[in-house]
This record gives sequence, structure tokens and C-alpha cells, in this order.
Amino acid sequence: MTEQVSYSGPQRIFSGIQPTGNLHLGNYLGALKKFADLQDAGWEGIYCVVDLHAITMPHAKGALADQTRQIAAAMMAAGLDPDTSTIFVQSSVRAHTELTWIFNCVARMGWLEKMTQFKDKSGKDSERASVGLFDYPVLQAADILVYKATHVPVGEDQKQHLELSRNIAARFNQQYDVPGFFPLPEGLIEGPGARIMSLKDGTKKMSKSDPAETSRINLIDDTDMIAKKIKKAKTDTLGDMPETMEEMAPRPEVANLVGIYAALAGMSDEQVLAEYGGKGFGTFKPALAELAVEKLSPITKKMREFLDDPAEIDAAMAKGAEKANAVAAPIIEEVRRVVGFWQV
Ligand code: AQP
Repeated sequence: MTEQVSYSGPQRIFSGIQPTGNLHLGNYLGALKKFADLQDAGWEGIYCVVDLHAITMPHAKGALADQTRQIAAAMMAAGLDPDTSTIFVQSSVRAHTELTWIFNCVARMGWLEKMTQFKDKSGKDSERASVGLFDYPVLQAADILVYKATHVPVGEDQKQHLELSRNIAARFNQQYDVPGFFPLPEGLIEGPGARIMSLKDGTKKMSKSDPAETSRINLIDDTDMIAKKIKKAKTDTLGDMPETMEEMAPRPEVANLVGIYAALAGMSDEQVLAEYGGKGFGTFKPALAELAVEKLSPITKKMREFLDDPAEIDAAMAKGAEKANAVAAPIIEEVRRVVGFWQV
């Protein structure tokens, strides 16, 4: 959908991460690192541990709060500063769920039926999936728009959901005749690390829910484990490291390892190939392992320090919830007026 009148409010970032298990290298490069870089570049940012999203799939009730703290610790360890950015837990700001309901009445069934993540996550037995899983992208749209966020840093897997958020925003503005009321949020997707693939299958994204532990590098993996997983990462039988991008194109597993190296080192794929092209994996894999350990271990260390003091994490999240609520509350009040609910 296109808009006649564009949004003229402040530029603001929103993004979230689910507390659904151990964070991995894909979450770090596709999300956490970007968040910290954007904060350091001066963006106003609102970052959220999306626990309401986490309950759309079967989950252990007892684990939810601990996993929420782990994500909060990872956000801070990756460089998000709770005094500069807003970091909080989704379920502590009620406006997210209120706006979700309103958006449920704006979004169309046909739009949601096209969402590939629902198809992937519900599998063959979609009849038994929760309604929440189907509605997941509407909650995501509410997360973003309850802050009138204009930009959303995410990995490439979230592109389709972001498009849906834009459609919901445009439809709301049109349906209630409030042109430019909600911004049409734009993705900040490009760049190294936007799509890190499984270490076992170069065509499948690295994911927390992949049952194969060796498919991903977790942020909490120790040095030996990282080296072991990279050593065991799948390559192919097409010989040594490619020397050009053309040679690398039909080799998804190799392209993934090169992409990981590039994202961690702040280099382009071409620069990595210039350095390692023609060399054996016996040379490249240990270099990659060393680089991954060098970049990840300070974050892991900080994360563990935060986790040793859960009260400090909880205090930071409580403060973040207050800040988030101060932005969301007037926006949800405006929405209520626009929709025309009875008001006292
Ligand atoms: N493989 C990836 N490469 C780059 N970015 C990725 N992200 C996830 N996987 C990759 C980005 O990480 C952010 C947080 O993701 P999430 O935890 O909210 O949900 P997700 O995308 O569903 O992540 P997972 O690991 O695949 O979790 P499960 O297995 O629970 O579904 C998002 O910005 C995402 O783009």
C-alpha cells in the first residue's frame, strides 16, 4: 500500500528478540550488533525482549523469566546502554496487546495466510498451531507502531513481517481517515550478517529452535565448543576455498562461512576471498574459529557478569518499561480517540 501523506514525526528505532532459547551468532550479527551500532550512531532506539511472542509456541513456563533475563543480559553485553536506549520486557507494557487487538480488526486474513514463518513453524499440522502463532506478525506490527517507530533493524527472515506492518499502518491511516498518523516502518536489513545460515545446511537459516546443536554457535558457547563447531561445519567436495564470488555462488555452506568471517571482521566477502581464496579449509576454519572467539568471548563474559546479578537486570528492565510506557501511553490514547472508543 502507498500513502499520499507521509509521516512527519521523529525517527525512532524499534526491534525485539524472543526469549526462546540460547541466542546464536545469527541473532548477534543480524540483530544485537546492529542495535549497538545504531545506538552508537545516535539513533533513538527502543529494544524489547518479546516474551508475548515466545508463548506462541510450546514453552516451559518455569523457563520464561530466566530466558527473558538472558536476552536482556545479551542486549546489554552487546553494547546497548539502558540509559541511552530503552530496553524492556514486552509483557510489562500493556499497550502492545491493546494495539494488537485493534490491528487484528485492521489486518486481513488473506494477508496473514501468506506469512511463510507461520507455515514453517506450524509445519504440516497447522490446524493444531496456536491462534497466537498465526497472529504473531500483528503483534509485531503493534510492537513497532505503538511507539510510532520509523525504522526496524532485523535479519532478512523478518522482511515479510515488516511488509505486513507497513500494510497494517497504511490500512489504519486510510480506514480511519488519518493520513500520516502511523509511519510506514522501514527495515534496516542490509549489511553483513543479515542472514546467517545453519552450519549443517547452507540453505537453512541458523535458528534457536534447530534441534541440531552443531547447527549454530551460541553466544554462551565456550572457546573449545566454538572451535569444535566450526571445525565440524559442513563444507562440500568442490575443493579448496573459492577465489571469486562466481566460484563461491554454487557453494552455500562455504559462502555462509565466508559471510560469517566478513561480518565478524568488518570486511566484505571479496576481501575475505582475497585473503583466503585457494587456501584449504584447514587454514580457513581455524582462522574463523579464532576470530569468532575473539569477537564473541568479551560479550559472553559480560553476559555472564550481568547474569550473576539478576537484580541489576530486573532494575534496568523496570526502568526501561517506565520509559517505554511514557512513549506508548500517549500514542495508545490517540489511537483510542481515532478509533472512536467511548471516553470518560
Ligand atoms: N540466522 C539469522 N541470521 C541473521 N539474523 C537472524 N535473526 C534470527 N536468526 C537469524 C534475527 O534475530 C532477531 C531475533 O530473532 P528472534 O529470536 O526474535 O526470532 P527468530 O527470527 O525466530 O530467531 P530464531 O533463532 O530463528 O528463533 P526460533 O528458532 O525460536 O524461531 C531478529 O531480528 C531476526 O531477524
